[in-house]
Amino acid sequence: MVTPTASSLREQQHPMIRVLADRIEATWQQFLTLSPYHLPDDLGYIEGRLEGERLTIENRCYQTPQFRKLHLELARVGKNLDILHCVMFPRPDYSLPMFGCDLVGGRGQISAAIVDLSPIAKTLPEGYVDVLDSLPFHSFGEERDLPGWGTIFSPYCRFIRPTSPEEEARFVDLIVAYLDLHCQHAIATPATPSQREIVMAGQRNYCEQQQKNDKTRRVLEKAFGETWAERYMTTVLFDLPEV
Ligand code: BLA
Repeated sequence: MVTPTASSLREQQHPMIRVLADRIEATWQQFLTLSPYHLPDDLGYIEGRLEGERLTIENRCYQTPQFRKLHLELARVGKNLDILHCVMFPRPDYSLPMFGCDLVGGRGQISAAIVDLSPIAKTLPEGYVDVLDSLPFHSFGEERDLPGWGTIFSPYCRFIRPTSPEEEARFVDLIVAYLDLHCQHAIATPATPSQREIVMAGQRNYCEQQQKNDKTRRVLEKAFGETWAERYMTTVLFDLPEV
């Protein structure tokens, strides 16, 4: 059997996912000092079956002085469903928002593209708001409504179904603008250990809400069963910071 290389899945995925995955990693390398982050042994590269189709998941994880976990996940179900999922979890000593994005697509079309910098307190830090307000606002042909559990998202959250390669490219640029801003802020932000409780409560709320995403859970349950899906959602996708 040929052992898959780390980039083998990426090469087969939708071009928007490929381009974004490369740009996320390049931006992390540009601004942050990355060290490896070890996932439980059996959860780095995973294969399962969903309705007779193969589900493949590849995880890339790092940590940095400011972030306890940077998570980039690529997943593919048969030839019909391609997924990019990315979340950056700040260490509890850093009062920073949560960067998250998700691309979900199938049969050559991305159906969901979402990005946010989600506050862990009432509002985003001032420095973020100033930069986000100064970004040029682009509208997209199909804006999508947030689900009920999406109370965690900021007013700057964008959720669309891209309608052309031009919109795909513009949304990737938007995601990278949010990511750029976040990395630059993170490396310029001093630690505030006095805020630990607030940061942890905010991250806990973020993870608990994300765990309510039935669409994600359903894909994982169908391929791997309920118990495994619960473990994956609570230990890999949205693990809570240790108390
Ligand atoms: C939607 N997520 C989805 C959908 C699927 C997945 C199948 C439905 C697509 C659609 O409505 O067009 C599946 N996403 C996955 C799977 C993984 C994944 C299996 O990441 C991982 C293995 N989701 C996130 C993050 C955000 C997020 C970080 O993981 C936001 C920052 C959002 N995904 C998100 C939202 C929806 C979604 C808001 C739409 C949910 C809805 O409309 O009910």
